[in-house]
Amino acid sequence: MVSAQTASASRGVRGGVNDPDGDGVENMFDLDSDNDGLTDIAEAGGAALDQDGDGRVDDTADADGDGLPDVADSDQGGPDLRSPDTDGDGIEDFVDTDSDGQGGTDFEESGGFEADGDGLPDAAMDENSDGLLDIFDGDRGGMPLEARDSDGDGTPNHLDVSDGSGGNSNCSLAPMGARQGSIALYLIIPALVLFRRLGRKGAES
Ligand SMILES: [Ca+2]
Ligand SMILES: [Ca+2]
Ligand SMILES: [Ca+2]
Ligand SMILES: [Ca+2]
Repeated sequence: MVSAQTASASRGVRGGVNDPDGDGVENMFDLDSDNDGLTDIAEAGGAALDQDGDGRVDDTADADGDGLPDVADSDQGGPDLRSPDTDGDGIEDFVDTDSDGQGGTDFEESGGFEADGDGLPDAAMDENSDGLLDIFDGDRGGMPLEARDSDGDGTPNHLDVSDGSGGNSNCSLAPMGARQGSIALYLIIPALVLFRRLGRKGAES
C-alpha cells in the first residue's frame, strides 16, 4: 500500500512548483530538484558529463558564450540534453520521484535503501545548500546514486517499465544476481534430489 505521503511525493508535489522537494532550494539552483539522489543532470541523460559526482558538468568550457558548456551544447557538438517526462504524467523526470510511473521510486529502483517507507532518502543534510544531499554530493564526500539497468537493455530501471520485473515493482528492486540465484536454486534442488535417489538405487542393486 502506498502512503499518502509517498503518493504525493511520487507526483512531485511535496513543495511548491519551483521547489517541489521542499528543501528551500528552487529548481533553477537545485542540483537534485526531487531530492532522490539522482542529479538533475543525470535525469536529463547527462550522467557521463559529471564524473566527479558534484551534480555539475566537469568541463565548463563555453566556446560560443551562450551559457551552455560545450559538452552539453548541441551548437558545439554536445548532446541536446532535454527534460524528459518518461511516464507522460506531466511531471518531468528531474522532479518526478517515480519517473516510469511503475510504483517503485527512482531512489529504490536505483538501489537506494531507506527506513521510513516514503521511498526517498532518509538523510536530510545539505551543508553547501546546493540542493544535493551530502550523502550524494561529490563536493561533500558523497556520491550521487547511479542508475541501474538490471535487464541490460540500455534503459535504467527507474525509466524501464519492463525491466524484467514482470510488472511487479517489488521485483524490480531485487538485484539481478538475486533473481539469477533463485532460478539457479530451482534448477539445483531437483537435480540434487534426483542424484540422491539414483545413488540409493545404485547402492541397493
Ligand atoms: Ca528544491
Ligand atoms: Ca533527482
Ligand atoms: Ca513523469
Ligand atoms: Ca549539497
